Amino acid sequence: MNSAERAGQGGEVDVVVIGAGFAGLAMANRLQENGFSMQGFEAGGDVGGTWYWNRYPGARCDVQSMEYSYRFSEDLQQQWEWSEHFSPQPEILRYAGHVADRFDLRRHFRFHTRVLGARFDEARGRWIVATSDGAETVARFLVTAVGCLSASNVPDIAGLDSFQGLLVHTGSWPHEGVDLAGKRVGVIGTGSSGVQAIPMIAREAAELTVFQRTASYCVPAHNRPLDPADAAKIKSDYKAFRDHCGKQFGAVTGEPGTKSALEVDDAERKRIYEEAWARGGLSFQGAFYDLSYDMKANDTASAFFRDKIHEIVKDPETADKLVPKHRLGVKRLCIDTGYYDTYNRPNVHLVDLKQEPIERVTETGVRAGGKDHPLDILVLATGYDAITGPLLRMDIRGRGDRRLRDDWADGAQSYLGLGVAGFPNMFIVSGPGSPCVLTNMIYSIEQHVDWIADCLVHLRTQGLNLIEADETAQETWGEELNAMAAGTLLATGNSWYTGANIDGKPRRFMIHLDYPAYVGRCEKVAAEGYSGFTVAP
Ligand code: NA7
Repeated sequence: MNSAERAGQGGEVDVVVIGAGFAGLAMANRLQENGFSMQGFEAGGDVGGTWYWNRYPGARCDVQSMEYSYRFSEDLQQQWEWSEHFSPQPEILRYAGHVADRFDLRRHFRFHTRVLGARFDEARGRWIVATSDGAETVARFLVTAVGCLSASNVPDIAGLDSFQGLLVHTGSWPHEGVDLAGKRVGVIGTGSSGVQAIPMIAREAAELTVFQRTASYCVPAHNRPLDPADAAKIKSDYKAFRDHCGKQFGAVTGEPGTKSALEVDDAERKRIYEEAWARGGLSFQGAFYDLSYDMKANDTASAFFRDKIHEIVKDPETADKLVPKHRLGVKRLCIDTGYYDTYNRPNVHLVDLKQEPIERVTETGVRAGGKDHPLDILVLATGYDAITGPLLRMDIRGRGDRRLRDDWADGAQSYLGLGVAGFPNMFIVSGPGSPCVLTNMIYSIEQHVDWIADCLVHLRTQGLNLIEADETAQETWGEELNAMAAGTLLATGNSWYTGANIDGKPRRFMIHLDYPAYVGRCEKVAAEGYSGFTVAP
């Protein structure tokens, strides 16, 4: 009988894992390897997490395929073949399915089952996990692997419920697909998801109207078939490649520029920007080393984008609307395929919501700036209640019935982004306070999963049953994060990194900004017998 069957029969498991995305799968694999019993829960019908839900046209990873994959198995990384430089969603989902099959992980999960809440029973030292199927599962440890971008943000726009056409969110795209041919489609939102979907929708729809509140900085992906010679070169010493990634900011390849944008003349600056544009991808932001903190340097990047957009977009008025008004680096850079050029199509219309705000959604479309835009399909590309949203949508209660929602009412607090004071035996994969979304997620997920698995093995070996972050360690960690983020564009900006995209969400930047240093800290904590945590029998 496997662990899932035992739990299904009212038995107790060592670990409950919430989520069967890349974090949940990696966790299940490590628990299985180390002989822990587990019960996993997954709201979706299969593995894949983000990639299970985000099936909108054009959905693609913005980290290169050879990097955005597991490193825990040499055989897996040698044998799996990616077809494109940046993988499309269906291929990433196939990969998740392959990993689940190959390591026999599906049996640990109950699918179509949402965790509603979990409470720590202090007397028994157990987590009681309540699920949407009405069951309760008892576990010694709780691991949340719920993803950072899995709680969709459906904005509170007047009349949204009254729309009689098809309303879809990019983060929960219908599995059967959406027939766009000949339709009048509207897209609200121009972050990474909107920027990927808009060029694809434009090709199929009769008319596409884009409702833009904030223009994004978009750099071409220059996606292409993966060159087998490039893949073979990496595979000839994949470990060295992974180790190199792990030493970079964000755990992705790409050396940051060595020059200041202000130390070169105009011609040289343009040449370097053009080179970064031609290379494409997120590394654009490292074209010069000072773009993130020297505002004069940053201004040169904005000027480059302004000129580029005007070069590509033929109608100057539309180009003006597409030029970002905020600084590069405040929000996540978008990686696109033909985004700006899409606005040269006669069937694409741009509504600048700063000039023509949405008044309401009507039965037949969107009314903005006093004008009705009739639509058959309305796509919300409006993002996520990021990082904390997926955790707080569950009712998690720790010692003395304290609620995570209350503890985090003024912003998330954690120690290492892995543990929370007052919530013993609970681990968060990619939690607030860790580098999470500012890394190659699969890479940092594996670091977290390994740390948690090693910790569980340590507790078992030492005959210990309890681990809990100390309040003081948690406070100090929060202060360190604040000091690290102080004054950076990322931390002060109006973005989902800071919670600014969700009405009423406390503004707090909860991302560790130095991946390699972070790993060292986690290792040190473990080597010191889990310093900053209380461990007890
Ligand atoms: P993002 O990056 O949060 O983008 C959401 C977009 O939706 C953004 O342009 C928002 O404008 C817009 N938005 C949100 N609410 C509204 C309302 N009420 N009215 C008009 N426009 C609105 O989410 P994505 O899904 O694109 O990307 C998330 C991450 O997934 C991405 O960074 C990658 O890491 C993968 P705003 O900027 O708030 O003015």
